[in-house]
Amino acid sequence: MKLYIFPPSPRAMKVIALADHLQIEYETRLVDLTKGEQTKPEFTALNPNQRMPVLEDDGFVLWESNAILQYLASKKPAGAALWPSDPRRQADVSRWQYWEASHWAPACGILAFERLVKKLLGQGDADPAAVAKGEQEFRRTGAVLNASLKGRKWLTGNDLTLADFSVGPWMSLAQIARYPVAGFTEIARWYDAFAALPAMKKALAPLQQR
Ligand SMILES: N[C@@H](CCC(=O)N[C@@H](CS)C(=O)NCC(=O)O)C(=O)O
Repeated sequence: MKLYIFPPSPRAMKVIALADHLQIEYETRLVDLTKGEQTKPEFTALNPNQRMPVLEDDGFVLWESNAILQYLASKKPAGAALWPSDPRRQADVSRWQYWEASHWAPACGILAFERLVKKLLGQGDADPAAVAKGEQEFRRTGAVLNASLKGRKWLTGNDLTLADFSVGPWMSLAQIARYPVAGFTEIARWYDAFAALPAMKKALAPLQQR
C-alpha cells in the first residue's frame, strides 16, 4: 500500500496516524505541495483534483481523506471498533466525518492557510479580513465540538473511532496557526488524549521539527 502525503498537513496526519494505529504496512510518497507536485501529470492521473492524500492499494486508487480512513479501518479486525457496523453508531461516526469536511476543516483551514501555508509558499502576509473570518468560524465550530465532548472520553462516546481520527489532527496546528482556543477546555482535554496515542505521536513528529 502506498500513501501519497505531505506530512505536516492534518489530512496527511489523519491517514498515516490511522494506518500506524492499525499496524497497517505502507510506503509513503511525498507530494511536496510547496513545489506544486500535486499538479504533476503522474499525480493528476491518481487524483484529478490535484490534492493529497491519496491511497494506492494493489491497483485500487482512493482519494478523499475520510474515505481513506474508512477503507483503512476495513482492512483490519481492530478497525471494526473504529468504524462500527451498527447503523446508528456508524451514522454517528460518519456525521462527524461530514462535519469535519464541511465545517471544521474549512474553519481551521483558513487560519492554517493565512498564518502558516502562505509563509511556506512565499505568498506574503496574512490577510486580516480572512483571519477575522477564520477566527469567527473557528469559534463557531469549536463551540459545537467543545459542547459535544462534554461527558465523553472520545468524540462519539467512550470508544475511540474514525470521528477522532478525522477531527483531531486539525488541532495539531492550534499553536502555529493561533486558533482562538480560549475556553475550549473539553477540546484541550480530548486532543491531549488523542495526541498521546503512539501513532499520533509519530504522525506529529514532522510538525515538531518545524
Ligand atoms: N476533501 C479532501 C481535501 C484534500 C485537500 O484539500 N488537500 C490539500 C492539502 S490539506 C491539498 O492537497 N492542497 C493542494 C492544493 O490546494 O493545490 C480530503 O479530505 O482529502
